Amino acid sequence: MDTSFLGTPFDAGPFVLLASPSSDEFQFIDAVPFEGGGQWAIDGTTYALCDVDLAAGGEVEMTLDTLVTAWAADFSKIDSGGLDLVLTHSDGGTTTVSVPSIPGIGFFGFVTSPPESIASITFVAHSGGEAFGMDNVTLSLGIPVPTVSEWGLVVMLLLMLTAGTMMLGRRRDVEAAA
Ligand SMILES: [Ca+2]
Ligand SMILES: [Ca+2]
Repeated sequence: MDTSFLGTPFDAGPFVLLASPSSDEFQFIDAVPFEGGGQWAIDGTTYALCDVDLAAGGEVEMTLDTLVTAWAADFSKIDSGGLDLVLTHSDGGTTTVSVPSIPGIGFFGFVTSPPESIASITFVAHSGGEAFGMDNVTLSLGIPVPTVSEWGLVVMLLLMLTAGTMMLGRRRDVEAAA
Protein backbone atom coordinates (compact mmCIF):
# COMPACT_ATOMS: atom_id res chain seq x y z
CA MET A 1 0.00 0.00 0.00
CA ASP A 2 0.99 3.59 -0.58
CA THR A 3 3.56 2.74 -3.25
CA SER A 4 4.88 6.07 -4.47
CA PHE A 5 5.97 6.96 -8.02
CA LEU A 6 7.38 10.31 -6.95
CA GLY A 7 10.73 10.67 -8.70
CA THR A 8 10.98 6.89 -9.12
CA PRO A 9 9.25 5.17 -12.06
CA PHE A 10 6.66 2.53 -11.17
CA ASP A 11 5.97 -0.20 -13.74
CA ALA A 12 2.23 -0.94 -13.59
CA GLY A 13 2.36 -3.53 -16.41
CA PRO A 14 1.03 -1.89 -19.59
CA PHE A 15 2.48 1.48 -18.56
CA VAL A 16 5.03 3.15 -16.29
CA LEU A 17 4.05 6.06 -14.04
CA LEU A 18 6.49 8.75 -12.94
CA ALA A 19 5.86 11.99 -11.07
CA SER A 20 8.50 14.67 -11.57
CA PRO A 21 10.70 15.21 -8.49
CA SER A 22 9.20 18.67 -7.87
CA SER A 23 5.72 17.17 -7.48
CA ASP A 24 3.77 17.09 -4.24
CA GLU A 25 4.37 13.92 -2.21
CA PHE A 26 0.82 12.76 -2.94
CA GLN A 27 1.66 10.27 -5.75
CA PHE A 28 0.48 6.75 -5.02
CA ILE A 29 -0.21 3.91 -7.43
CA ASP A 30 -2.25 1.92 -4.92
CA ALA A 31 -4.10 4.51 -2.87
CA VAL A 32 -6.71 2.95 -0.62
CA PRO A 33 -10.39 3.89 -1.07
CA PHE A 34 -10.50 5.76 2.27
CA GLU A 35 -7.41 7.89 1.53
CA GLY A 36 -8.17 11.54 2.33
CA GLY A 37 -11.50 10.62 3.88
CA GLY A 38 -12.51 8.78 0.71
CA GLN A 39 -12.81 11.92 -1.39
CA TRP A 40 -10.95 10.39 -4.37
CA ALA A 41 -12.43 6.89 -4.10
CA ILE A 42 -13.65 5.64 -7.47
CA ASP A 43 -15.07 2.14 -7.25
CA GLY A 44 -14.01 0.77 -3.88
CA THR A 45 -10.69 -0.60 -5.19
CA THR A 46 -7.21 0.88 -5.00
CA TYR A 47 -6.43 3.54 -7.59
CA ALA A 48 -3.71 5.97 -8.66
CA LEU A 49 -3.72 9.19 -6.66
CA CYS A 50 -1.92 12.05 -8.41
CA ASP A 51 -1.32 15.68 -7.48
CA VAL A 52 0.02 17.99 -10.17
CA ASP A 53 0.95 21.64 -9.77
CA LEU A 54 1.64 23.94 -12.69
CA ALA A 55 3.71 26.59 -10.89
CA ALA A 56 5.95 24.01 -9.18
CA GLY A 57 6.46 22.04 -12.41
CA GLY A 58 4.83 19.02 -10.80
CA GLU A 59 3.55 16.63 -13.43
CA VAL A 60 2.90 12.93 -13.88
CA GLU A 61 4.01 11.02 -16.96
CA MET A 62 2.49 7.74 -18.14
CA THR A 63 4.81 5.98 -20.60
CA LEU A 64 2.99 3.28 -22.53
CA ASP A 65 4.65 -0.06 -23.24
CA THR A 66 3.12 -0.09 -26.71
CA LEU A 67 1.92 2.73 -28.93
CA VAL A 68 -1.81 3.36 -28.61
CA THR A 69 -4.42 5.13 -30.74
CA ALA A 70 -7.10 5.28 -28.04
CA TRP A 71 -6.99 5.61 -24.27
CA ALA A 72 -9.47 6.07 -21.43
CA ALA A 73 -9.72 5.96 -17.64
CA ASP A 74 -12.05 6.67 -14.76
CA PHE A 75 -11.21 9.88 -12.90
CA SER A 76 -12.28 11.52 -9.65
CA LYS A 77 -12.21 15.10 -8.39
CA ILE A 78 -10.79 17.07 -11.31
CA ASP A 79 -12.29 20.04 -9.56
CA SER A 80 -9.75 22.79 -8.87
CA GLY A 81 -7.07 23.79 -11.39
CA GLY A 82 -8.29 21.45 -14.13
CA LEU A 83 -6.29 18.80 -15.96
CA ASP A 84 -4.60 18.71 -19.35
CA LEU A 85 -3.23 15.61 -21.06
CA VAL A 86 -0.14 16.23 -23.19
CA LEU A 87 -0.01 13.38 -25.70
CA THR A 88 3.43 12.62 -27.11
CA HIS A 89 3.24 11.05 -30.56
CA SER A 90 5.63 8.40 -31.78
CA ASP A 91 7.35 11.06 -33.94
CA GLY A 92 7.95 13.26 -30.87
CA GLY A 93 5.20 15.79 -31.63
CA THR A 94 2.65 16.64 -28.96
CA THR A 95 -1.06 17.34 -28.72
CA THR A 96 -2.69 18.81 -25.60
CA VAL A 97 -6.16 17.65 -24.62
CA SER A 98 -8.13 19.39 -21.86
CA VAL A 99 -10.13 17.14 -19.56
CA PRO A 100 -13.49 18.64 -18.63
CA SER A 101 -14.19 19.31 -14.96
CA ILE A 102 -15.11 16.12 -13.09
CA PRO A 103 -16.22 17.18 -9.58
CA GLY A 104 -17.21 13.62 -8.63
CA ILE A 105 -16.38 10.49 -10.60
CA GLY A 106 -16.31 10.42 -14.37
CA PHE A 107 -14.95 8.72 -17.46
CA PHE A 108 -12.64 10.42 -19.94
CA GLY A 109 -10.83 9.09 -22.96
CA PHE A 110 -9.69 9.95 -26.45
CA VAL A 111 -9.43 8.33 -29.86
CA THR A 112 -6.96 9.82 -32.34
CA SER A 113 -8.35 10.60 -35.78
CA PRO A 114 -6.70 10.09 -38.16
CA PRO A 115 -4.99 7.37 -36.11
CA GLU A 116 -1.84 8.69 -34.45
CA SER A 117 0.41 6.47 -32.37
CA ILE A 118 0.70 7.86 -28.85
CA ALA A 119 3.79 6.88 -26.85
CA SER A 120 3.19 8.70 -23.57
CA ILE A 121 0.68 10.88 -21.74
CA THR A 122 1.75 13.65 -19.38
CA PHE A 123 -0.78 14.88 -16.84
CA VAL A 124 -0.37 18.58 -16.12
CA ALA A 125 -2.52 21.06 -14.21
CA HIS A 126 -4.43 23.45 -16.45
CA SER A 127 -3.78 26.18 -13.86
CA GLY A 128 -2.74 26.06 -10.21
CA GLY A 129 -2.78 22.62 -8.62
CA GLU A 130 -4.98 19.60 -9.14
CA ALA A 131 -5.18 16.41 -7.09
CA PHE A 132 -7.17 13.62 -8.70
CA GLY A 133 -7.80 9.89 -8.67
CA MET A 134 -7.42 7.65 -11.73
CA ASP A 135 -8.41 4.01 -12.20
CA ASN A 136 -9.43 1.40 -14.77
CA VAL A 137 -7.06 2.61 -17.49
CA THR A 138 -8.10 1.14 -20.84
CA LEU A 139 -6.16 1.43 -24.06
CA SER A 140 -6.27 0.35 -27.67
CA LEU A 141 -3.00 -0.62 -29.29
CA GLY A 142 -1.76 1.30 -32.28
CA ILE A 143 -2.14 -0.58 -35.54
CA PRO A 144 -0.67 0.46 -38.87
CA VAL A 145 -3.51 1.46 -41.22
CA PRO A 146 -1.84 2.86 -44.34
CA THR A 147 -4.17 1.41 -46.95
CA VAL A 148 -7.68 1.21 -45.50
CA SER A 149 -10.41 3.55 -46.73
CA GLU A 150 -11.95 6.30 -44.65
CA TRP A 151 -14.95 4.08 -43.97
CA GLY A 152 -12.64 1.27 -42.97
CA LEU A 153 -11.10 3.63 -40.46
CA VAL A 154 -14.48 4.53 -38.99
CA VAL A 155 -15.38 0.86 -38.60
CA MET A 156 -12.00 0.11 -37.05
CA LEU A 157 -12.32 2.95 -34.52
CA LEU A 158 -15.80 1.76 -33.59
CA LEU A 159 -14.45 -1.76 -33.11
CA MET A 160 -11.64 -0.47 -30.91
CA LEU A 161 -14.07 1.61 -28.87
CA THR A 162 -16.34 -1.41 -28.41
CA ALA A 163 -13.38 -3.55 -27.41
CA GLY A 164 -12.27 -0.89 -24.94
CA THR A 165 -15.73 -0.68 -23.41
CA MET A 166 -15.90 -4.45 -23.10
CA MET A 167 -12.47 -4.56 -21.45
CA LEU A 168 -13.59 -1.89 -19.00
CA GLY A 169 -16.81 -3.78 -18.22
CA ARG A 170 -14.98 -7.07 -17.77
CA ARG A 171 -12.42 -5.52 -15.47
CA ARG A 172 -15.19 -4.02 -13.34
CA ASP A 173 -16.83 -7.45 -13.15
CA VAL A 174 -13.60 -9.00 -12.00
CA GLU A 175 -13.03 -6.33 -9.38
CA ALA A 176 -16.60 -6.55 -8.16
CA ALA A 177 -16.21 -10.30 -7.75
CA ALA A 178 -12.89 -10.01 -5.91
CA1 LIG B 1 -8.74 -0.08 -9.03
CA1 LIG C 1 -8.91 17.82 -7.38
